[in-house]
Amino acid sequence: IKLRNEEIDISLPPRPKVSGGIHPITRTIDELTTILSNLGFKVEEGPHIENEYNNFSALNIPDTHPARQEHDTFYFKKEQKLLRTHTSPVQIRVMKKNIPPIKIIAPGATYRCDDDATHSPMFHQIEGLFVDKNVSMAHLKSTLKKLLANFFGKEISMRFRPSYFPFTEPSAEVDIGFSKEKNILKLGGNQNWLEVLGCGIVNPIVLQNCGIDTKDFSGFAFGLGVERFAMLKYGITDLRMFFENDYKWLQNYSFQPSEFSNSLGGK
Ligand code: 2U9
Repeated sequence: IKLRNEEIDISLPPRPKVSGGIHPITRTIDELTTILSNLGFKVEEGPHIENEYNNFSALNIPDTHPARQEHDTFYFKKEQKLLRTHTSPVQIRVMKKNIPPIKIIAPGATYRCDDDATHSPMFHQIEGLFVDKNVSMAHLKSTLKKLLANFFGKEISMRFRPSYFPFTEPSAEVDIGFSKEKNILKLGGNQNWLEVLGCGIVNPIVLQNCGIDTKDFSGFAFGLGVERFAMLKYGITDLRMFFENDYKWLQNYSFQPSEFSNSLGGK
């Protein structure tokens, strides 16, 4: 009787194997990190809970700047702490501890008091920083050209537009060209322009705040939003889907570890 009860039918088909996938945000960070590693940037990380000095003051963001207001930043009530509003405090920490050359990227989650169709209170950035002797806007431009061409494809067109950030001087924003065919976005060409990142020469005040001698060294920096890059490359139209964890959506937009693209160094 015992044998009969424990009988198993070995002719039955196996249960379907379900395996998780790689989230498109993770995938996009991996792709951008791989491209920038090949250009000599090392990955650095830092705490998500920061102090006001590293997140604002060291970056030459004045006390009166709107970003500092209670309204835009998540502050902790008791301690003088906040959720980092960008990954820039990572670069501040690295510069305070090391002497140039410094060539790093800081990928990771950032937080702003913002929640609507195009803003999420938690989103991801990758920022790059290169400090050495005689670093110029030309170095910045060639780095970003390679980054965008490798990520989006060789045919991408780009333009630099003057801008302003307290932490860079001069500052620029980078647009990529696109056209619309039957309401579908096609990258390339110079019909329309879409802003994809901000950059510039690191403001000497910022270098000095970190103990770097501006007689000897200069640097460039850039910052980009990972969600935006993922949406453009993978045709995702609604930012909020990244964080909804809808099973069907994840099945559709996730990647398997075996899937390589040219920018991840595989097939
Ligand atoms: C240090 C010095 C300078 C990083 C930079 C930008 C311009 C920028 C935005 C892109 C889309 C933020 O996610 S976003 O909304 N970033 O426009 N970021 S320059 O400059 C730095 C960083 C660190 C020490």
